[in-house]
Amino acid sequence: MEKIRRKAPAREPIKLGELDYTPVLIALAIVFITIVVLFLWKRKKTVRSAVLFTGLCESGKTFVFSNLILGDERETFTSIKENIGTYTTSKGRELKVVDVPGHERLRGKFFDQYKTSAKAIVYMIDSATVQKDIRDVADFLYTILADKAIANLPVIVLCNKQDETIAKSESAIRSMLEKEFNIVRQTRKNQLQSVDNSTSSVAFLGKSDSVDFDFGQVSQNVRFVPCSARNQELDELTTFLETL
Ligand SMILES: Nc1nc2c(ncn2[C@@H]2O[C@H](COP(=O)(O)OP(=O)(O)OP(=O)(O)O)[C@@H](O)[C@H]2O)c(=O)[nH]1
Ligand SMILES: [Mg+2]
Repeated sequence: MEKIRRKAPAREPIKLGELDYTPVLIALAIVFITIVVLFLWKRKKTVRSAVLFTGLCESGKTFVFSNLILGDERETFTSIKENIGTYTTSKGRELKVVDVPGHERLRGKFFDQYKTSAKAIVYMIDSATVQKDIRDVADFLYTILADKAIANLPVIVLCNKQDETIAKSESAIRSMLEKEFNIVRQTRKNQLQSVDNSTSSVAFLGKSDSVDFDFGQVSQNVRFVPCSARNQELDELTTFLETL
């Protein structure tokens, strides 16, 4: 036993200062770089840079887009795909503008595609036909405002075609829509209740059933402004774009 003990080589005590830390440092650097790259990639994906022109068919989105972005007054046709352009502000900032088709079968799909990259919404209304189409105008605006992806974004409701004699003013349109929203939210609530007995998933806009809806109650800053693309009266829109 004595012999064996004597033969075993004596272990050198490990001195911390002599350890090679290079592999550990390389591993830490790789982890750090991966985290930074992932963070930047995620941020790039969620950067909001687009202004969406949305609204029903024939409200004048493409006409305004042509005026503002392309600088011409070409005759337009019902869009079946989006138009994308760049608006340069007076300070030289570039804004991506997306004109979303208003066709009933396309508007939802295109809106969903662009909503996460939106930094502002322009909701276009044909002020001459708004009374007749109030149900659809209100329904689509309700869908947009109730969407979590655009909570807190600035929204401008562009009451276009003010050059038409039968056009409703922006304040009249606002009141009409506020009244219609009471009906839309009740209808949606009833529809959901008939499918599912819980109401927790209902995207309800406004204070409560018993309080009349008004646009001051939503999370977005919603403004109603007049506009006539035909007469080149787009000042309210350009002022809005300058603030973004
Ligand atoms: N009177 C008048 N007509 C306008 C005005 N702006 C657009 N229009 C006309 O309205 C019609 C529809 O305009 P568009 O720009 O094609 O409408 P849109 O919203 O792009 O329609 P979709 O592509 O179907 O979603 C065209 O005939 C335009 O010339 C306006 O300010 N006043
Ligand atoms: Mg169009």
